[in-house]
Amino acid sequence: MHHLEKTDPRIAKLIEQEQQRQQSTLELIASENHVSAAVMEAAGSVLTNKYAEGYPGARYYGGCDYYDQIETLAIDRAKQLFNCKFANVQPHSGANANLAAFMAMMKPGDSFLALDLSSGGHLSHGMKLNTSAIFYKPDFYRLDPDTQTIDFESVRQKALQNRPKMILCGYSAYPRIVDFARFRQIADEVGALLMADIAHIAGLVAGGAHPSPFPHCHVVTTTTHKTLRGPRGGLIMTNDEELSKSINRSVFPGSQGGPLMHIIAAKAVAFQEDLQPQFRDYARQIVANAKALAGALIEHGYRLQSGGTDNHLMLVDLRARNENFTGADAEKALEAAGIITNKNAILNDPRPPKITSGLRLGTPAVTTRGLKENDLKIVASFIDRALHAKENPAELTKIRGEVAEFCRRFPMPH
Ligand code: DSN
Repeated sequence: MHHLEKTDPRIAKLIEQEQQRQQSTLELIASENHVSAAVMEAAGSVLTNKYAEGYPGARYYGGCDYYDQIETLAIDRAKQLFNCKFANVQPHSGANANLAAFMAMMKPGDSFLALDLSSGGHLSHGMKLNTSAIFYKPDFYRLDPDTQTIDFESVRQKALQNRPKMILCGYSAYPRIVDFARFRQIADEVGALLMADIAHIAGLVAGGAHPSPFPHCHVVTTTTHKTLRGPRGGLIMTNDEELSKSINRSVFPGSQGGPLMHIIAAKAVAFQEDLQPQFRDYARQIVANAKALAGALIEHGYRLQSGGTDNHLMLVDLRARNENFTGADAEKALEAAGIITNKNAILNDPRPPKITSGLRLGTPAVTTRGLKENDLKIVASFIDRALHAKENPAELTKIRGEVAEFCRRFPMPH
């Protein structure tokens, strides 16, 4: 940082403040994590200086020898990690990966079947303002109102009714195991391709804590910065040779130009970390911690959508504890207390998306910091106390101090 402090002290100061914020707060946003110093070094390297449009061995610029080796390593490690035959490591983000996957599987105007955003899907799964709905025709299956888990009868009925080109599973706010094999049965019955967006659970899949989408899914997309604990970015995988060609075409030149080679190097470093035996312990601990937090919140009187969690996240229906709690209030009160979360709609939420009645909580980042099951029980108490102090700034500041003190026991990985 010493160069930055001289040339741009304002930005240097803001980065320092952000580092301090991360150190002194509990990060419970289910889609965030803390990367290693090695991943950070690769992402902040001289590789940012170069154009490398194209793919290893077939670039549109000279001087790409080292870039070819770096991208090939990233591809090989991704294939090893997910036990698949093909990987494209160039997507700049999960949304870009999904766009390119859609382009590889469908023509504009083709229809697909997914879970809508308000039930736990993602905006790139057919939200009306997103390219996925502007260029393609989304239709949505639903959650069972009783179990609040995927209603496979609704998936099958919708699939038989509309004969979609593609069925999409994998979610942003779904706390249960995804049954990829069951989705594949339905996809085969109607002649659809099956895509999984495993952005949230990729680290659990790689670490053996969630079943793999392979060999069931034709195309699998993910981000690399959530449970995989890499740099911000995307990844697309398949076992199908024809699809692999169209995926490469739809990433470049279809939807992107020059790849972010510093980020691809950082992905390679993260994949190498994810291949180590310790990563399996990390994945298991994420789930154990989520179950401990979920259990403790239930003991405090909260209701969880679907009754609990099998993965890294949970959806808390705040109304069961207090009818006046909203997601927006809760997010704000918790932030004042040093606990970072996001408001989230719960199933059939009577409140609008900017308010909501729920919170989404996840354990990947606190698990990276070394918290274990008993620590998550303490976190649940902080959460409950802060929510009850939402109109009491002095009490929230007091909790904030206690949370910062608690955080000192769990150093960041860099
Ligand atoms: N925005 C991400 C999340 O928080 O789940 C998904 O892209």
